Amino acid sequence: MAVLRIFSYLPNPRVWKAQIAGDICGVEVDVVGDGNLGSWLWDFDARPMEESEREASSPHARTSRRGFSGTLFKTDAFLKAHPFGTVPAAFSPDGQVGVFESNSILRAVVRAAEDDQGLYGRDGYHASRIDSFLDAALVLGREAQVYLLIMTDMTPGLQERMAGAFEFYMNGVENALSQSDFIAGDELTIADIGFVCDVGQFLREGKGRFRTALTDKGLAPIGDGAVAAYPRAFAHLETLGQQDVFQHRLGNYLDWFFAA
Ligand SMILES: N[C@@H](CCC(=O)N[C@@H](CS)C(=O)NCC(=O)O)C(=O)O
Repeated sequence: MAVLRIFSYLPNPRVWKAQIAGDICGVEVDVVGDGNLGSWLWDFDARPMEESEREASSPHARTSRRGFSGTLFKTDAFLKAHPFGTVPAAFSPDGQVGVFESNSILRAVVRAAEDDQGLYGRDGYHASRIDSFLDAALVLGREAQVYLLIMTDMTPGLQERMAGAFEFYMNGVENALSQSDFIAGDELTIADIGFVCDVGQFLREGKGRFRTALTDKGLAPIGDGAVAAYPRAFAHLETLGQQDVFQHRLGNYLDWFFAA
């Protein structure tokens, strides 16, 4: 039986964090959702709604906050479990406990494991060091979310802010990898899993419509030339991304970047 149910738009690199960890440490994670959550009822028992149910007068109708536009349909029970009203949204098997923020969902998976394979460190200090990297990645993730959402209205100032956040995080990871084979020490942890998914998602700024939006404004993607600045970090990203357990969830998600 799944120890965690995750409701999210799909595909979503933030969900892959939990799935990769679950695959490594033998924890079953149930994932529900699709590419159009605007037509879903956001709930522990999330489901696509009939068009006739999706009315402004619905008791579940809420104004979207970030990453979505217009009306979303969230139950009171969903908002009780998820006070920020965001996805990915995880639930305990009975639906009573909501876990939000993809890094916290990632931690929840590993905590549920009988043998976590060292993914959350071997002692409290090491676990806290891993948390430190996850917190630093959340700052990057939040900046990246704003940056990618605002892409068509990009300004040099906004891009500069993103570049600063990217530089800060990548510099820390680069330094860490000059001391150890993995980000938080000598073995794979959830800090590495979060790194692959968060940086992989950010790098989309250099692909397709995002690249076009930037170049239309005379701006170059931040990721262009970044491999030379952070060689250890990008080698780590590429190596992990090629491992079966990452490939299983990421597929060819990173290929375009390293093929370029
Ligand atoms: N830092 C959060 C980001 C979650 C988030 O902001 N989700 C947005 C979509 S990208 C959301 O659910 N928005 C709901 C709304 O607009 O009401 C995480 O990693 O889980």
